[in-house]
Amino acid sequence: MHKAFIALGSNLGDKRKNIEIAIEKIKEKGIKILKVSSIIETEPYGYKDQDSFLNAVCLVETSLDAFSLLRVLLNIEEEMGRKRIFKWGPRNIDLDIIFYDDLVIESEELIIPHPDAHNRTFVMGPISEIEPDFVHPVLKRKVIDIYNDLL
Ligand code: PH2
Ligand code: MG
Ligand code: MG
Repeated sequence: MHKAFIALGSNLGDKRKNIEIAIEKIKEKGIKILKVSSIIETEPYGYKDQDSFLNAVCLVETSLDAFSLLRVLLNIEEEMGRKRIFKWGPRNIDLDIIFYDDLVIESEELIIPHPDAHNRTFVMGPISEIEPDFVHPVLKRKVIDIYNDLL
């Protein structure tokens, strides 16, 4: 079995409901949810002229390989009628694989660890809440230490 951290984000529609529905759908696909962080309200990062986000992270256990897990997440986004206006712009749901075991992948389709996760308090904070000692497999640093340096 494998463990993966999935980041959830929403800034369109009923944001909290969108995150809750996405977590339910992850379970329905047979992926075991081990831990869920608090849902936090965050300022838009990158493109700033948009509504605030709700963000959370869940830790899952799955037999799926990373690419199959990605397909399941994209499928859930699709089922939820993903509306993505433009890159980094408003979306009703975004599901990103942040870490998958201590795997490092840099393919066209999928980059793990998520290449910007270590710069994002709304990702490092929730991961630190549920698994502070997890070590970033490229930076070789605990997520809690990465998070504290961002603050
Ligand atoms: N996602 C983005 C761009 N900016 N800002 C916040 N606060 N939360 C997000 O999930 C987010 C963002 C693109 O994935
Ligand atoms: Mg994203
Ligand atoms: Mg995404």
